[in-house]
Amino acid sequence: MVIKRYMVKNMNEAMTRIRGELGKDAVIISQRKVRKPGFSGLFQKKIIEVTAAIDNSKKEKESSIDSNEELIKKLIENREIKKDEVKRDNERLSDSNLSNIETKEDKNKESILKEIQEMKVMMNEIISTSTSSGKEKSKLEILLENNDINEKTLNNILNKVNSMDNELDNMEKGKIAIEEMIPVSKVPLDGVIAFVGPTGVGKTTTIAKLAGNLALVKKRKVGLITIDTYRIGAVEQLKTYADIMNLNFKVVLSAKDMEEAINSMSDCDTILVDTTGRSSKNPMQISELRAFIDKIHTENIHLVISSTTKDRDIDTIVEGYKILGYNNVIITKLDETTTYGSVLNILQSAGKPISFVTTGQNVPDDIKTITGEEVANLILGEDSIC
Ligand SMILES: Nc1nc2c(ncn2[C@@H]2O[C@H](COP(=O)(O)OP(=O)(O)O)[C@@H](O)[C@H]2O)c(=O)[nH]1
Ligand SMILES: [Mg+2]
Repeated sequence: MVIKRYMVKNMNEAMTRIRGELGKDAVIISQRKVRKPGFSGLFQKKIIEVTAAIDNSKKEKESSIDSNEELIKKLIENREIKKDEVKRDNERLSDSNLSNIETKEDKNKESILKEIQEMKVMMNEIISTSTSSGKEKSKLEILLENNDINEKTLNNILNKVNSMDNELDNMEKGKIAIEEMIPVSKVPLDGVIAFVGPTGVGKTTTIAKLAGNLALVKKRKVGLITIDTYRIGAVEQLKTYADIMNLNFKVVLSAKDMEEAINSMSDCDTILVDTTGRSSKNPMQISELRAFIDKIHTENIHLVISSTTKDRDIDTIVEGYKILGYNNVIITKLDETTTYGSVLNILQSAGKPISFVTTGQNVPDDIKTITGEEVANLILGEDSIC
């Protein structure tokens, strides 16, 4: 199976390129509108991303059978040559003594054994090539792979699908399996809420978006606290939002000042606490951050992580921030990816429910809650973010 993705302006262009490159038997697996990746894409019209596939496993199978036939022919030829050699040897042996005869017989036995072993290896090869080319990937499996769903999660989904005993087709079963793997949190947005996670994932922007929705739309009294004093401009960034929205704002420099800051905002319905991410430029270790978090006395802590995080970094982040006791996950920058498997990979790794996703830089608009069905639709190409 060969799968290719095409970024095209229209379906005519897609069909011409697919026919030219994959041939007339190619099938279209998915199509959706996307923006061009990268900064320039923000200002351009949407283009269509078309995924097409061609099943060439039949050809592969035929060629592997051909090569196996060649092997068998060679082996038979070999055997004929060896038979001739043995015959010639036996003729010569009629002149020699008994011990010599025994040695020759042993050698013949050895060569037959070797031949049997060669045959065994070859039979195993034939069996393995025929079974591997017979295991064809389903459309569901191809879509999951195209969405960068990691192997462990992919196998989880396929096992769930295979164990479903109903009339639904594979894609519908896949959708149900994915939905079941997306726990959604329904935490109330009141009291003290802390946001933790790596630098640059969008913690401060997410806090500004939530604050905007709570204060401007829901007319609730919101306070903002930041302990992110390491990065130049980090305090200014949150203070600017606090000024624009006319919110209480406090900078906390040490863990012992935290309780006092929270007490000073006791008239607020919601207090959002911004933290600093661990990075090579930031000397604060997660254990130091924990001292601040402990003083917040809240069970409402969100791990903020970007959907663009590389799969091999997800587990490190999820594990690294675990000692802070987060119980929800916010996945940011869904607008910056065209493959949504990371949502599933992150939630599977964290084992915590998702509270929000963010979909752009606009404060306060680009934030929303998401359901398992919506995530499944994104992954299966039935919906897109932009
Ligand atoms: N495209 C996109 N950019 C975002 C999103 N959320 C935040 N950002 C940007 O990511 C950058 C880092 O955000 P910031 O809130 O400072 O991250 P922090 O270090 O975790 O506090 C900023 O340029 C934000 O505008 C999002 O959902 N989509
Ligand atoms: Mg920040």
